[in-house]
Amino acid sequence: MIGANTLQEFVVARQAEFAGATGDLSRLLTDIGTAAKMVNRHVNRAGLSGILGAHTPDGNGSTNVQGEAQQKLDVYADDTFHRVLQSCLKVGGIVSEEQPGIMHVDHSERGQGKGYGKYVVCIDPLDGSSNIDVNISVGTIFGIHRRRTPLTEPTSMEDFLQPAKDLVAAGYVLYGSSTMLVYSTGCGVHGFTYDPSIGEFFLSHPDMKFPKQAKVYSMNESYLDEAVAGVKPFIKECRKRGLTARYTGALVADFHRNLINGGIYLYPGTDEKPGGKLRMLYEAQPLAFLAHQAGGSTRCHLHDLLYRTPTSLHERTPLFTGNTSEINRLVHSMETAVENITS
Ligand code: AHM
Ligand code: MG
Repeated sequence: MIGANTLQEFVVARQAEFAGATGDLSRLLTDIGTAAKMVNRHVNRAGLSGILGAHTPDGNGSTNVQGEAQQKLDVYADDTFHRVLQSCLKVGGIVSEEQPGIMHVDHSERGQGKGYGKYVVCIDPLDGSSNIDVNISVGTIFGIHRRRTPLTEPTSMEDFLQPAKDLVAAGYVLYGSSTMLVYSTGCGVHGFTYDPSIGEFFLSHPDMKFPKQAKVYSMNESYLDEAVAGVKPFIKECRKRGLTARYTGALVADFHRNLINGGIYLYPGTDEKPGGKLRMLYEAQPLAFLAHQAGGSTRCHLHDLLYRTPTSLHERTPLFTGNTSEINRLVHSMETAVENITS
């Protein structure tokens, strides 16, 4: 056994740190852990269970709301998290990368309780899913907000379109060489490793912090020439300072490695796609919250991403996240590039 604390024990023990805590958030976090175990089982057996490849419900490939091809495991993970979150009385609504709109959760309809739960969940059920067929890590990313509208009403856009600084919890699951669940409720970042022989997540990485020194930059360098001004000179300078390049194409894996070893992840806007690729609500915001809790920083180009208020559910954002010292160097490089263009 890796450590004394299971995810459930730890979450419940930590709940006492919050005055007036009711245990609702603890319940929600442990439910997310349960769904993660179910998805993990499928990811681990993907090559054996005929669940690799594209989702083809009617013989043709399906796409999600953003026009991206869905893998079978994307659909399975979405269904699984949806089912588990729907049955959690604390959840009032869900936004998923795989679904076009808000999924309202009315517990009274199913005789489970009164009305709608007090939390809303933004989730990317299986991020980096194009990696599955080649057996490379993938992840789940989630953010939890306290809703702003009355509990008697269905959740609305304003419940979801909140800045990352107002998240009550965020986290990710990394389905890698081992499976880990990492989360924060605003009191540090804690990592749990899944022991498949016992079927539990055990605390393995308490109070995670970015190391002082960064070793890695993570960027798809095929976009370097088109990236927003200042990124290219920054990358050149990273190389000169001896940082090395690592990029898996799965955001959770790249973020996790950089959190443990020190590094910066960059997905900038380009001439063609000024907003970049990554989604604000269920990719960028949860990682920004975690990075901040781990002593790091996150920028949406020059702006602190924590303070950006999203304007739509599937909004995209440029994303720079990692060691604060590297983020500061990048910002300086971008500001210098802007000054050079305007002078
Ligand atoms: P997805 O949500 O469609 O899986 O895309 C998100 C993924 C991230 O995990 C990863 O960092 C990025 O897309 C890779 O994009 P690219 O192939 O353009 O480098
Ligand atoms: Mg994604």
